[in-house]
Amino acid sequence: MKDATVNPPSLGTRSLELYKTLYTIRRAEELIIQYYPENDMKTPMHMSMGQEAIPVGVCAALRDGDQVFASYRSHATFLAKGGATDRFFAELYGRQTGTVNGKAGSMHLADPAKGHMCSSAVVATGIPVAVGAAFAHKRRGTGRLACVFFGDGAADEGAFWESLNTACVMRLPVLFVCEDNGLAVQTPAHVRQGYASLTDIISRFKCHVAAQDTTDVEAIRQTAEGAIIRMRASGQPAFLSFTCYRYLEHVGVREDFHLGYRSRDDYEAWRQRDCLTLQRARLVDAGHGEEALRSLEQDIDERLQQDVARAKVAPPPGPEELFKGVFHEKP
Ligand SMILES: Cc1ncc(C[n+]2csc(CCOP(=O)(O)OP(=O)(O)O)c2C)c(N)n1
Ligand SMILES: [Mg+2]
Repeated sequence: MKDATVNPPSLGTRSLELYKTLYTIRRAEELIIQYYPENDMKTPMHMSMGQEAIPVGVCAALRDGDQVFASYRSHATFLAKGGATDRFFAELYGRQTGTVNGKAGSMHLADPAKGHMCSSAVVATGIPVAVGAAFAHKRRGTGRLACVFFGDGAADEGAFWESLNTACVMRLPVLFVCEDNGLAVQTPAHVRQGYASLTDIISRFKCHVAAQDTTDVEAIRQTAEGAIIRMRASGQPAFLSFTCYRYLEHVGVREDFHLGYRSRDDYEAWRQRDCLTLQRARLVDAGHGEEALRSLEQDIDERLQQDVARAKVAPPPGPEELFKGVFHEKP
């Protein structure tokens, strides 16, 4: 396994911002691991840990008005697209102050004002929704694009292929981003897929395609930026696939190596190329002081602890919330 290297990266504020976002997401999930056993966060957790560089790198390439559509594994996409950490924790605790007023939990995180339009518990369902949004953007001439994150398992679904085909035929501004952790729950890709390479197949579509095996957030940002430039120039959609490794169990906050479907050795190898370690080392090499970095990390730690403390004592949604945000048509 070798990380794609990038050209001398711009090690200014952008690199620091990327690290801060990676660190915030990782620490937020470490706090979830710490507090989840108290059983006060009544929501299944699909953790992003290990995969954070993909949403962080891709979202850094998006413009503010661009929209993100996500799966249930959306802690990282939500925070990478600018979702607030206090509303994030309040949502996990099911509180009125949460980003969806405590009605969504971990699997349906959304903040449309920030462009994080939805997350969905049903595999692949965010994909056609993103294509619909891209259709609206094209018709209205907004210049925005719809970026949809999904797992390799979602690419096993008809919804993905129909959406991809529609986006290619109609030349819609959709950025498809596959977080390829090689697993659908515990089933590896080679057992599920009767073909050798997903990206080879998609290259036959009228679509820009790039695949990368990297945990380098800067490399991912550059790849996404390149794809977006090509999308804007050609009017065609793009498909990006990034290989990654989920550190924890499919759902839950623990490790699951005792189940035997994957080995701790693989995990250790991926930890060697952990996205935070990589970006932090890059900052240190570029002259960012250890002390300054530690103080920045401490500030983030404190803010997140306060978010958790506030979420714990915030009120739950009242009964009036039941019928808010519910779609219905008048007969
Ligand atoms: C339509 C549908 N089928 C099955 C499931 C059960 N299920 C939940 S997650 C999952 C695996 C999806 O794998 P992938 O898309 O690779 O995402 P990952 O969990 O690896 O991020 C399955 C089969 C579901 N939620 N929705
Ligand atoms: Mg997967």
